[in-house]
Parts: sequence; C-alpha cells; structure tokens
Amino acid sequence: MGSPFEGEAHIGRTHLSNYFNQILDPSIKVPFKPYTDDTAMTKQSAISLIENKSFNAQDMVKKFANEYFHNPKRGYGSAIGDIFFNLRRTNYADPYGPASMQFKGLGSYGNGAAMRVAPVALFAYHHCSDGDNHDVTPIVNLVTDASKVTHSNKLGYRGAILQALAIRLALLLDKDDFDTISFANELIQYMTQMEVGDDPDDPIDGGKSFVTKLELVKQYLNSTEEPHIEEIQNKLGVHVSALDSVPTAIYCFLAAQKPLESVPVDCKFHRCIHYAISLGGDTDTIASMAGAIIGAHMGDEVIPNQFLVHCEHSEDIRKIADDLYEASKPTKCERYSSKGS
Ligand code: R7I
Ligand code: MG
Repeated sequence: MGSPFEGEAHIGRTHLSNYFNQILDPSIKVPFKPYTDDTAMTKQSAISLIENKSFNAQDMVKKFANEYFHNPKRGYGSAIGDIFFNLRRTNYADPYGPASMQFKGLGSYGNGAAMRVAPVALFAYHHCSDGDNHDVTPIVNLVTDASKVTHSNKLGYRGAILQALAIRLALLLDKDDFDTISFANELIQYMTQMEVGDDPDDPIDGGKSFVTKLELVKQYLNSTEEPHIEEIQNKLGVHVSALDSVPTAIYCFLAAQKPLESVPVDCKFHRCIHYAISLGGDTDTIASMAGAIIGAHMGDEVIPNQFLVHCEHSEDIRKIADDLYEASKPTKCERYSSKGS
C-alpha cells in the first residue's frame, strides 16, 4: 500500500486521504496493489520456517533468491541482487559468504533484514519461548542468524533485532490499553545492552545508535503537539537504512495509539499505516514494519477487509500465517531442550 509513494518527500494530506478513501470505497475498482520486496522476503522467510520447522540458512536464502529471480522488479534494494547472483553462482555453498563481502566487507546496513523479520520473530516467540517469554535470547539469536544472510553490518541486523523485539513486546501487551512510554523504555533497555562497547569515535559507525533514536521517539510521544513531518524526516529518518527507519516504524505504531491530528481516522490500524505513509521516503517499508507491529498487537481482525482486497496475494498470506502458527508450536520435548536439560 505504501509503494506508490516511495521516495516522495512531500505527500499532500488530501492526496493521501483520497487514496485511502478510494481503497475503502467498495464501489471503486482501484488497481490491484502489487507487493514489494518487503512482502516478497517476508513470505519466503515464513515458508522456509514452515517447511523446515526451524531456521535453515541455506534454505531461506535459496527461497529469497528464487523469489527474486522469479520477479526482480519488486523494488529490491540496489545491493541485495548481487548477493542472490553470488549465492546462485556458488550453489548456495556458504549462505553467509556473499552478504559478508558487501560494502567492502562491512555488510549492508539497509532495512531489508528488519522489513522481513516478522515471521522469524513470531516463530521464535511461539516456538522457543519455553512458556514464559521472559528470555529474549532465543529471539535475538534466531533473528541475528536469519538477518546476517543478507545484512551482516551490525546496524542492519540490530535493526532487525529491534523490530523483532518490538513485535514480541506488542504480542505481550494488553490489547486495549498500554503505556507507550514504557514500551519505548523497554526497547531502550535491550538496545542499551546491545550497544555496550560501541566506540562513539569509530570513524565508520561511531555515534550511530538505536538508543538515541528511541530516546527521540520518547520525546515525540511526550510532546503535547504532534511533531512536524520535516522534524521526523530529518531527525528520526525515513530512509532505507535500518537506523533511519526501524525506530520510525516503532514510532508510527506508538503514535497511532492516540488520535492524530494529521490522520483523523478512528480505526487504529488504518491510522498507523496512513501515518507511516504520510511521512514519505521509504513508505512501503516503514508502513510494512509498523503494520507488522500493530498486527502482532491487535490481530488480523482489525485489518479492514477493503485493504486486503487490494493487496496482491493477501489470501495466500493469511494461509501462510496460519501455517506458521502451526509449524511454530513448541513440542514438549523441544520446550525442555531449550532449557538445556
Ligand atoms: O536492505 P535492503 O534489502 O533494502 C531494502 C530497502 C527497502 O526499503 C526496499 O523497499 C528497498 O527500497 O530497499 O537492500 P540493500 O541493497 O542491502 O540496502 C539498501 C541500500 O542501503 C543500498 O542500496 C545502499 O544504498 C544503502 N546501504 C549502504 N550504503 C553504503 N554503505 C546499505 N548498506 C550500505 C553501506 O554499508
Ligand atoms: Mg522500501
């Protein structure tokens, strides 16, 4: 839904409202919305987890590559195609190799691992939780492994971890009412631990911190006035890097918990997606990540059916989600083994 606006800096309020009004109007035949790389890779992450009932790096990258070669024109990041060509050329021998060589060995810091992480987060939550869900180690480890097949830069895979932890927290929340500041604080706590030992003077990524961005999210949430779109674009970011988009998606989810002056709609799910797109920039991906978090929080019943009818393969995706739930059910034996006995 966000892709028609991708890359735009200024999206007129009326223009965007008309877009949503058309989508919501059952009498108007709006053109079908083809899914972009976000959904392409999310789908394949889920299918790989379903078929293997666990994470299998080689199988997952093969599925990503096959989907890419089947239709490379889905708005993929400009560097990720090279990974798929290199993997295919080497017969997928080392699923982590090509990604680790990108950007002179630094790896990609794009938001591509974060944008597809929802099934991995849901799988880990359900399968590895050991019934209590207090320990985030399984989710962090699984997400790190599933991210590094394409994004070995710490900013790339940490962005995916942050998005996964937001999904996990959203699943644990009260459906009707929760404290958005506590939500941000909890994420700040996890990311602070992750950033311990980072060198603020590192010439490449010194000072690039998810904690700093989440503090900004808190500042916006605490403010009585809605921040200007330019403020969000310039400070929080609406770009293809994980650092400039994952905290923004989290902010969209949290900001949409209350009425928004700029998006006067009652349905929280609609408000969240609409607001994410209104910020411009990487609209498909930020809306997709914000949608994954609010979906984890509220369930699929809150998604307006009129949204779904316009989205390519929405029926298939619903079936994949059900299959993922089944495949991630912990068996008794696996529960105990995750405790180390
Ligand atoms: O991360 P990735 O899969 O891109 C996803 C985003 C989504 O918004 C899509 O909808 C699409 O628009 O792109 O793909 P990558 O190619 O790994 O990363 C995206 C872009 O981030 C790259 O093409 C680069 O422009 C930039 N980038 C970097 N630039 C310099 N140095 C990522 N890592 C680096 C880097 O280390
Ligand atoms: Mg995008």
